[in-house]
Amino acid sequence: MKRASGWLFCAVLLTLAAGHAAFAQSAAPDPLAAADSYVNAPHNWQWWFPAAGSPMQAQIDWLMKYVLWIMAGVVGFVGLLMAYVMIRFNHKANKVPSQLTHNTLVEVIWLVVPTILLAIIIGPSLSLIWYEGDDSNPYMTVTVTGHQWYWEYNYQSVPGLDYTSYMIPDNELQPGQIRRLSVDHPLVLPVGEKIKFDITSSDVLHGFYLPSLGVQKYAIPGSIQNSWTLITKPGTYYGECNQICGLNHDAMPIEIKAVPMADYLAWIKVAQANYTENSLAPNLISSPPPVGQFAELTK
Ligand SMILES: [Cu+2]
Repeated sequence: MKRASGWLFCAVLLTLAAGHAAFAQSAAPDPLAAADSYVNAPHNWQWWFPAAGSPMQAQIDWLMKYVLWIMAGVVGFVGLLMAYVMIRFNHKANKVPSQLTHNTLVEVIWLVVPTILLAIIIGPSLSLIWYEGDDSNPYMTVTVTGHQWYWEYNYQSVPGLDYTSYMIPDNELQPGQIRRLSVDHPLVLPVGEKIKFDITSSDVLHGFYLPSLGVQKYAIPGSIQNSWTLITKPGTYYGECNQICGLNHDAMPIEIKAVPMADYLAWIKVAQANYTENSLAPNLISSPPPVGQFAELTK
């Protein structure tokens, strides 16, 4: 009897050990792990733009510096000219002022030089506006809906994949999460592909603002604004709602996990199993779209 119970004990131990090993092996790798390798988040005392995570932001950054240097030249030149005039031609230094009123050469110069400056600014500006507006042939489109006070992401190419994204409250932050920026369910995107955003709102004006990706669009109820991005490097990118949208306007950050295509496809499977069956969207009906309210008013 004693011997039998000993064997039974051994068998139970072995089963448990085997079960544990099997569980450890079957635990799938986290498809979003690649996004942890690089975190593009704002930091204290930041002065400049964030590091560009997309070609669009790289171009915005370039144009900003290009115009800034031209402007610095103009401000420097005008400043020096004014200092010279104030010193050389003040009342003490120049007792008898000149009666000169016209000088054709000077007038031609101050017309032509600013015209040339405007022309060299407008060229790259127009080309950037054109580039930003070209959302043709995206790999995929995500409908982004602003709500008071969270975001909703709908993957148009994945049937049923529609989930909400809430900020993690300060008292529930886990190690590695960023206060006021980390969310419960981030937007997951593949790197190296053109992603189009259809941006709208269900209630009031919100702003879909991703500084490191060069995206900034109003989320307007009853209308769809388009933008796009192409994230070049796997990583975690952050944004915020930047339209004052009510009490918790500061509590609807955007967190993007950009991962290689294979990881993105693996995540889609996990997301389809979790996000499309369990409703993560809490009572969306309680916040009727203003289109409906407008229809009520005009009855
Ligand atoms: Cu908002």
